[in-house]
Amino acid sequence: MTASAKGIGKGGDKNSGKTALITGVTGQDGAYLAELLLEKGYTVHGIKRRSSSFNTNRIEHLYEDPHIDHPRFILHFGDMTDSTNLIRVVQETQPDEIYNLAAQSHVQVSFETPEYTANADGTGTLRLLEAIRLLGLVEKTRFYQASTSELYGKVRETPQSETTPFYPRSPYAVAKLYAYWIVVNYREAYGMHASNGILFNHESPIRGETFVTRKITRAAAAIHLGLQDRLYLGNLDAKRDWGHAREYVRGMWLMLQQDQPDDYVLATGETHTVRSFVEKSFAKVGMPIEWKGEGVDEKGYDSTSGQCVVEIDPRYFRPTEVDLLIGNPAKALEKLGWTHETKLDQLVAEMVREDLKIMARNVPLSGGNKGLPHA
Ligand code: NDP
Ligand code: GDR
Repeated sequence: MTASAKGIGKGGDKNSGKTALITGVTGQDGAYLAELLLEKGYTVHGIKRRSSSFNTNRIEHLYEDPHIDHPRFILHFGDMTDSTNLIRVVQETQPDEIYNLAAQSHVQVSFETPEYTANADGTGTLRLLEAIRLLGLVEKTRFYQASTSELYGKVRETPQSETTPFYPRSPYAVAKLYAYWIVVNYREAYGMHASNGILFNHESPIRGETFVTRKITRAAAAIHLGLQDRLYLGNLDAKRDWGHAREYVRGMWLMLQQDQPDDYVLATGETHTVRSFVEKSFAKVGMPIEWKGEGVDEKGYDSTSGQCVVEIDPRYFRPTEVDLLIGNPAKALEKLGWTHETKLDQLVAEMVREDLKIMARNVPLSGGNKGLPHA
């Protein structure tokens, strides 16, 4: 599955003449953003990590043979924990715009790898800003930082906006808090065109498989096809403001097209529980969910068959949780003309549809074997 069925990288219709560098290009947002920028005529450089197996499946459709003249999509090996590597890549690519999307982005994993998360997500951002400064690119290079609604953490006011105080609730959020403020500081200290996008959750069919939305839509597809028995989840009461990733990367680009750098919330302004996402997803495969029981014993039954398909597993509860996120995107609408379009029901429908296609390839001719591991 790719960000789009179209091979946009193979020849954009416009020629902006600009060069962009995307860290985290192999991730969900990196793939959509690379596609958008190529469509706009940018030359796009991406930083990817070395891995023992392929990690470029989301951007394969954008790939260009490096042997052709003037390729517009070029990948470089790199890592946010390696300053000299980042300095070299920035020097070689001389970007007009840097989009810093690379991060250890899983909140729960950050409790298990707090130091690495601080290094990649927090200090990694500093390394890139320093690269711009040391290379004398402050006047030339604009900088986008992938900040997050996780900064709000413990609920202090709703809806959350650019002026809501932060109270991070995980090592991930604390690392991102450092990144947020170092961006503000470099903007004020050195006059850098550096902006924070405070993005609320955004999802898509290429969302990582262990984030809750994709875990649910994959499971709905797999259970429907007889490939999996049960979906194990943690806190069903958490509320999130979920939008579509394709629309959010457009907001990132808009931020760097403004004369002045600034910080913006991108959100839908609606919030829904994880429980409701489960219900919507299973409804899409014709399995209406009913809840029985209380607390950790709570189970979700397919009310037509009586089969228990959802079960709570305490291992997915976090040491500290973010209970409620709902964003106020008014500033982005007013200053950037940005707004979301995809409703949650459409998002769920698209994700379930694409996961059904993927899962259907795994159905053996003899029927389901219930053998797929769950995330
Ligand atoms: P993903 O997890 O899908 O992608 C993260 C990307 O960062 C991947 O390309 C990953 O590489 C790369 N990466 C991780 N660690 C390093 C490292 N040490 N050095 C270099 N690259 C690294 O995240 P999303 O696309 O969903 O999110 C993009 C950014 O936006 C992240 O910074 C995230 O924290 C932030 N964010 C995301 C939101 C969302 O709802 N999606 C909301 C708000 C902020 P690999 O493919 O090899 O793993
Ligand atoms: P989040 O996304 O933590 O908001 O961070 P995630 O989808 O992981 O969790 C959302 C909520 O669902 C609850 N939950 C579960 N989560 C996961 N992953 N797995 C489960 O089994 C499960 N059961 C319940 C969680 O407790 C949580 O409340 C995402 C990431 O993309 C970050 O990088 C980004 O900064 C924020 O969104 C905005």
